[in-house]
Amino acid sequence: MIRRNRAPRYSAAALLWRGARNDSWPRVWRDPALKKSYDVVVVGGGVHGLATAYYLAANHGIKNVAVLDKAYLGSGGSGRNTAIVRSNYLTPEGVAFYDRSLDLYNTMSADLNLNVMFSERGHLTLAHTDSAVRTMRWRAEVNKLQNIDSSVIGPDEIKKIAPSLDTSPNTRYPILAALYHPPGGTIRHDAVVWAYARAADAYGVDMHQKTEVVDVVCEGGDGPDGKGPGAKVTGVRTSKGDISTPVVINCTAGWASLIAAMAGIQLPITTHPLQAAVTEPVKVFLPTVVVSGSLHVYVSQTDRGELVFGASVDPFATYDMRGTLDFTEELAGHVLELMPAVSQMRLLRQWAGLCDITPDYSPVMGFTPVEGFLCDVGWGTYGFKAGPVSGEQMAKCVADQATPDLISPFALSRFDDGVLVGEKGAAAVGH
Ligand code: PYC
Repeated sequence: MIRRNRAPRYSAAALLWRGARNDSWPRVWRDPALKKSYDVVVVGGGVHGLATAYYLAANHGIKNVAVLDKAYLGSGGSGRNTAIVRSNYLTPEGVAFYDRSLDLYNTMSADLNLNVMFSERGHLTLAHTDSAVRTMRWRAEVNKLQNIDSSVIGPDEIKKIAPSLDTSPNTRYPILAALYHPPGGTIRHDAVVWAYARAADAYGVDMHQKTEVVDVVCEGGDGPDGKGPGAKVTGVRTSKGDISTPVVINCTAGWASLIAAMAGIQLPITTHPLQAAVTEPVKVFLPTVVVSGSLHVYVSQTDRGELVFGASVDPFATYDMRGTLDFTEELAGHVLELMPAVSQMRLLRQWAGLCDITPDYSPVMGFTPVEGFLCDVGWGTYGFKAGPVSGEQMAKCVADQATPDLISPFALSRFDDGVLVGEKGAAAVGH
């Protein structure tokens, strides 16, 4: 449990005055000097990296930890996602894992003493074809066996939950059914970053922003520079200096395969952009999260009234995060098929993030063939949902020097062993 925030209360005028003068704001976390050595170095200052650092300190007393980010905390997928959380996955392994994350999200405001605005508003995945209905039934059965509240409902019930949806049979893609998952919802993504960062800082974890990892230093491996399988990590080189450490955890998204390659590890990942957009705010009318796989769109309404949309990943591999007109046009067309009433709303902004996609749409977690080099990567479009449980389990993995049961299905070795965890069928939209 972290310290209670005892910051003084200010009037609106005093806040404006302090803001305008830009002085004497207390720092929310420190800006420490880079130490020459750490017990653990976490690469990536998003929810996964910060949660890992926090749980290392809070659950296991491992506090000599650095989190390195080449930009600012939350600048990657953690600040670019559509803030949706759920646990209605397709495989028993996936369901158990994401459900633990939902538990941690549920109590996060109290646990970390910061209002992360978790809104358990329910999650509807629409089915417009017979095969989609079959997949929803399959997911509902897997979910129920794990005690997850998830069931298939018909158009009348869907209309009651989300009256703005066009559930008539006369549309181009009539809504036949939906997978309804009441525990799903949304949570304020940047608040999650701040909550973990502040809590980790309170335990003495050092967070270094604008500190890029340029190499992972290894010895004893068969590859060039002593890297690759059989090697052992001894440190990292960064844009701000060298650090010696026996443990490096790769918690990056977008650049996960590049960081792994620095240790001589090849990851089965391709990186695609995923675009999202937000409208102007209007009166709140959409009480739940709505996803349509066939129409490649998901939407929720923020407490301020904006509609937040996401789509499929772009169908090409790149690190480019520019928005495209194709996305905007297709999104608008598909949204209007679902909710014709929003035709007059204005889109304010669009952006993109990077998704690292593995062949089975499940992550790569835990130990690798390089001693001391661990991965928490390959999240595709599921990364934000998994942040808390990933941090908790990666911290346990390091502290116990053993792979926890909850993440053992996601080992890198599954691609050699052929034991895949196919989660493509649980994606919000077709990719
Ligand atoms: O799988 O629920 C999902 C999702 C939402 C946004 C990206 N993926």
